[in-house]
Amino acid sequence: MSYPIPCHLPRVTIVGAGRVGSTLAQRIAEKNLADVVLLDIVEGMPQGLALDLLEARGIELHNRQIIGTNNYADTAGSEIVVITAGLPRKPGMSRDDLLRTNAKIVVEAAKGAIAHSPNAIFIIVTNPLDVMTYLAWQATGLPRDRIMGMAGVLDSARFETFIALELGVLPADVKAMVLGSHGDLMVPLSRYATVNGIPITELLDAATINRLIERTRNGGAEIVELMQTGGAFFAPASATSMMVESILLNQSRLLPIAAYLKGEYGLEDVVIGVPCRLGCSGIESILELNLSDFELKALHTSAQSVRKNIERSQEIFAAPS
Ligand code: TXD
Repeated sequence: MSYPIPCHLPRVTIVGAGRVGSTLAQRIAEKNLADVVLLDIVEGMPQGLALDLLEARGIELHNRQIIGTNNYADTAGSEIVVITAGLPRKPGMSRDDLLRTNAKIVVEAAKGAIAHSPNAIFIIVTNPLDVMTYLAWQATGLPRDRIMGMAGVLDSARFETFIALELGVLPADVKAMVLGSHGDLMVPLSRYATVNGIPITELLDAATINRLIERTRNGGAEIVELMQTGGAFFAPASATSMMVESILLNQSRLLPIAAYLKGEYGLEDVVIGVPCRLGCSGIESILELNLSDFELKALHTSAQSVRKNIERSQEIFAAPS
């Protein structure tokens, strides 16, 4: 059924073979980045998805191995583990409503995966993102450069999309950075947003920029309201695959990543989106931008809400089940 593999190729495990996980598997395989192990709690489902993806290999012209499994032993020796397992938001539900359910799922997934891939770099995708990343960091005991969350790349891509639509320019020409938590308190930095180097503040008035920022803050909810059955997954999978690529190809891309902070931006013992260089060893460095008082205050407000949810999550784990 599978092509022979000539030598060791990088392996990426994706825990949670739902919409984000399966789309990410497709992106990674079709970009020829790595072999993929798709793991899910539902029996047969990841195996079926893997077979379906394998059957497309001859057409898509790649030779990546794709395995579907319900067993963490099959994920052994992965270079990267991506955790997307959990429940997505339903209409009207906030990301924080997901906290209780997803906390248990993510901790179980992180422990299951690290047991078989102790050298892996972990990328957490499950919401509420910043808290889940903190819990996975705790559960694995990994150094902070090897565990991170994906949200800022997606939020920035949404901001870039809305800027491009407003100006009628190529989306790839727009660059923006959204920091902070993945939620209503995210921090889009409009003065760092450019179209091929030209700040958007020279191209758009303040009211328009604020409207685009609001739409970015609401980016996930807008899609949930439209779809009514789950949330976004194409752009989230693309954003995660960009991070996987930066690690596997050692690109050292400067990306907004949810990282564990130890004093950067005056924040301690919290996970939040900040600009990081991402290469083969994981987070190579965290860039401390010279933020204005307004921007720094917004980042701190964002961090406070994450901290509150981290405390709630610790209570959940302390309570007898
Ligand atoms: O920017 C971001 N970080 C995000 C996050 C962007 C989009 C989606 N975001 C979150 O990712 C979303 O709120 C969810 O928490 C996750 C996954 O979203 P997806 O849309 O892929 O959800 P699905 O399709 O319901 O898939 C979840 C899968 C599903 O197949 C379950 O059977 C599986 O997770 N699942 C598990 N797998 C393994 N182990 C356990 N315990 C488990 N529990 C559920």
